[in-house]
Amino acid sequence: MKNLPESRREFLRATGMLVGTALLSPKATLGQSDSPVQRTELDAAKRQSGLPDYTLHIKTSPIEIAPNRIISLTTYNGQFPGPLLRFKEGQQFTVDVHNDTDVPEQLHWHGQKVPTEVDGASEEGTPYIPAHGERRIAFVPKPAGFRFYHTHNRAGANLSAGQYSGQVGTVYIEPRNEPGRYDREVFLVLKEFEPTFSRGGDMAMDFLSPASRVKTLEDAGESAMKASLAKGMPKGYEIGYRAFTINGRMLGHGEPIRVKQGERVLFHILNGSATEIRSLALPGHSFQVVALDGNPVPNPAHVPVLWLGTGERISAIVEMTHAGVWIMGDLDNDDRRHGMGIVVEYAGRSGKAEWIPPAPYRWNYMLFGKPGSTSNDADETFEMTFAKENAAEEGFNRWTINGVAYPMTGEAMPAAFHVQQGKRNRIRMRNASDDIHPIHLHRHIFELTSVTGRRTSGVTKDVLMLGGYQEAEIDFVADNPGLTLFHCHQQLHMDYGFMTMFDYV
Ligand SMILES: [Cu+2]
Repeated sequence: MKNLPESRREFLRATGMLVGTALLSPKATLGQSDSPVQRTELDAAKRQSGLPDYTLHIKTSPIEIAPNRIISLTTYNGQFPGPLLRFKEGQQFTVDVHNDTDVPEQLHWHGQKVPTEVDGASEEGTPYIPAHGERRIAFVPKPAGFRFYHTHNRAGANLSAGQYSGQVGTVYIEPRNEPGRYDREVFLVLKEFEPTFSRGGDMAMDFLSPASRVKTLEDAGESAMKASLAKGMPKGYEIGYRAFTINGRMLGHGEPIRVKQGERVLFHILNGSATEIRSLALPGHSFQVVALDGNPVPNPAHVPVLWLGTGERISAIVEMTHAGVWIMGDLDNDDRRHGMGIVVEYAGRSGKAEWIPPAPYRWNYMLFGKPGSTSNDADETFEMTFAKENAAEEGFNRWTINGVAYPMTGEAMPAAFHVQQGKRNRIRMRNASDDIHPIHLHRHIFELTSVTGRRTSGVTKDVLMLGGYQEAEIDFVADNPGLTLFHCHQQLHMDYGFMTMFDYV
């Protein structure tokens, strides 16, 4: 009986409820402190069945992004996006990952406080999933909220590898309390395909608020660029794309989101791009942002436009009060016309989907936080300056943190920053380049404590866009021992040096 998937699921559901009830105290949900007796019983039951909760196959598959527009992609389970994996906070899960490709792979559990052997980053020591091999991963997913999984391979100049591939899937760790009342939830993954190299990009760079720049950073960045161009260097490579999709379909070629008047829809939106920053608007509607990177915000403010750097997530409720057939799409006309959008269709309405550009609006993380300082002072402060060396690495921009580029050879590198368990650490980030960097910290959640010198608190994230020539500070508590990767989530930047490591001492 136990070997039948159906009955096993029921059994696990029953056990899960039992354990869930026993673990309602907040401490207990942290996993390590789970009641040993119940843990053992649950784990024994799972071991006996021998079946994982989820099975993923990394494999190359044809994916139809529009009628008769079929691309070849490395995917999870032959689909894009990969399957939505639902977990329950505080319960152990087992995932089998089969690698059906010829290349060793890493599967990173983005935004989760998991051990280094699970996290999915070779730099931290996670074993690779061997080519034509498999790994079984068992862990207690946490914290609750909207997370995701993706490859953590370096791509370098290979535009079918790393996050240029289709290896992106969503994770939802069910919390005990949902953030806000809603009628149903919709998951959206924004992703571009068919990448090509270009020299110089056209990405929006002037949408962050506050907009003020730090003069010394700007002088340093501009003079370095001028000196490089004066030497006859071309501009470093950037990436452009031919196809833009939401949930793997170009605008107009997927199923519309069908809604009813008055419905409250909770959108979980992931920017699954390798390199691009995305925006999203729905004409005649506003987004009430309830969580950033899966973490509930103190001030669930209404905004007309969402902006997401690579790897960022936004959970937002839209009240459907403006009947029609609308394009929910990117503000960039070119990208939207090449697919970056999805149709929202009210019941009883038909016709061509309409796009109306929103009024200019600047994205400010602090809007969702509490004004003023956090009550906690940092025990330790780390200074980091990010800089670009134009076209210095075989035509690619080389990126440095405090003058050091992470080696591109894949060799293990000693940690540059050291933290002590239980201590609160502040990273003071200074961006001496004109690019916006979506900065990502592994295996920890950080709190945004200042942007361009203005103090804030309460916004907790795992990716933060740092504006060109701007400064920001983030705090994190060292509560998950082991090597911890810190990098820019833009694939080109992380592949060409924009990466460093923390360890626990
Ligand atoms: Cu970057």
